[in-house]
Amino acid sequence: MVTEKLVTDGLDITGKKVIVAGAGRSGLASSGLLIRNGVDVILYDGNESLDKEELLANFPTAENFKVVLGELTDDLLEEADLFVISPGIPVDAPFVNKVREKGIPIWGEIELAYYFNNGIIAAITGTNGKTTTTSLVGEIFNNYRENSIVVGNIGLPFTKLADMTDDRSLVALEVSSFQLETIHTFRPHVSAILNLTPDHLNRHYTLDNYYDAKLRIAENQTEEDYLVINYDDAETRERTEKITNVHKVYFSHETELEEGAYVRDGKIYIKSWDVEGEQYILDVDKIKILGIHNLENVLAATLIAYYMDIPTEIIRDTIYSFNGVEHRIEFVREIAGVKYYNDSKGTNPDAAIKAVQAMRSTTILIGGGYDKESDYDEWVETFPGKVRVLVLLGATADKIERCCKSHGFNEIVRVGSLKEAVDYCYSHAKPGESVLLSPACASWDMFKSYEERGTLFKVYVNGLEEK
Ligand code: UMA
Repeated sequence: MVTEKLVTDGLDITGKKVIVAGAGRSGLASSGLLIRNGVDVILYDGNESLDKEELLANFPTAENFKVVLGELTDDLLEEADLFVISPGIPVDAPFVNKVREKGIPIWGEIELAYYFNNGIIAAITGTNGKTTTTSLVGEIFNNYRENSIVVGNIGLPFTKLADMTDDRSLVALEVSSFQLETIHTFRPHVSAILNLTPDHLNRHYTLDNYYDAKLRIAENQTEEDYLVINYDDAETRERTEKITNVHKVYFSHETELEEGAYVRDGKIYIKSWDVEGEQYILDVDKIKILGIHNLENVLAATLIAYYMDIPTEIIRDTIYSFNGVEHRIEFVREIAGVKYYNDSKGTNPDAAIKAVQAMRSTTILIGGGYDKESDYDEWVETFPGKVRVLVLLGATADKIERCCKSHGFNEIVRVGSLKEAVDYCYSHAKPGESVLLSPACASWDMFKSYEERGTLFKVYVNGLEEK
């Protein structure tokens, strides 16, 4: 069934032939979206060793679906009216240049989803914090309205659900720089840039290119829309100065702002043009996700939800109950005054440092795992005054113990399993302390994945008896 919108947008692709490039999650979701809307699809992937039959089996009854692997021939291009590109394919790949030279329009997966979308979009980008902020915004939306969706770079392609939205659906969309490179008309009602720091230079070559791709999130917005900006991040503040087509609003945990979301005396407030004076939103100490970076994520989510017209009580209640993204400083449970956190995603010292810094009380830390030949000095340097005991397991235990001792940190307990580690913490943590699993190492010495490690940790912690 072809939706009416397909025709009315003046971008009619009914009865056309579309090449979808990339047979990963985005490409399969884009193919499905097109197929169920009556468009002919050729799914193309440069990797010849993929299983063609398996790809075809995704849409067993589709007569308008073909799969091509290996080379993208001129003959194939002659047939195409539109080329839809997955985010992981560089826009300057030789075969993409060929498509461009032939004058075939190139849409990113987000542009295609936008074409079929009927919902109201809040789009979130930035170098760090996108996933947590998008998850939180998504929970707020879901607590407010049915048929809301949480999609994009977060893992579930927007094209998977875009045509199932209606005009009351709220869309929490995480967008990456890769995805923003290939938008054309994509216009979120609220967009957000959380921060800008160097990343993905192998794909974008220069910082300017990378940051400009991120800024494109606002390029089709108008005065009726909002761009949420991190005031405390100088790079984001300065780079967005040149944007004038949209209502810009800021959040800050450092400065009380004239307009936007800010913190004063441990409380978050919003000042906005539509309501006189400041509006109390919530108490910072009731937020369960820890660390300054998470306070920024909460401020961003608050402002995004506010301009998506969500009542402040729903914003507050959702934020108070939000335990974080699974395996990232995720609050698990409190037993006898001890709070347990799962940061199994802390698979390198950098990520694990953030988790230690985020703890609000003295901590028993569970660390160690697969050896990625990391250097643990900076991680151990964050222990004094925060980590009382390090419970060590896994392949890196000897190396980490030596490193700790060289820094004068001797409070080390060695265990043989994660269960033993949890049991030790249960019997030794004092009321008011925290227990944190944040290994600073990958999991593959003892587990299939960091997800398995974190899930087991939660099973063990949830199995502990109340004291
Ligand atoms: N391919 C080619 N030719 C190329 C390059 C790739 O044919 O030159 C093919 C590969 O053989 C493969 C397919 O393209 O079969 C992979 O496509 P993809 O890399 O776009 O992967 P997807 O599974 O579609 O996942 C994408 C995002 N991947 C990237 O941006 C690299 C996922 O973000 C996203 O969750 C998913 O769409 C759903 O929207 C991942 C990511 O790492 C998590 N994102 C980066 C980040 O967060 O830092 C931006």
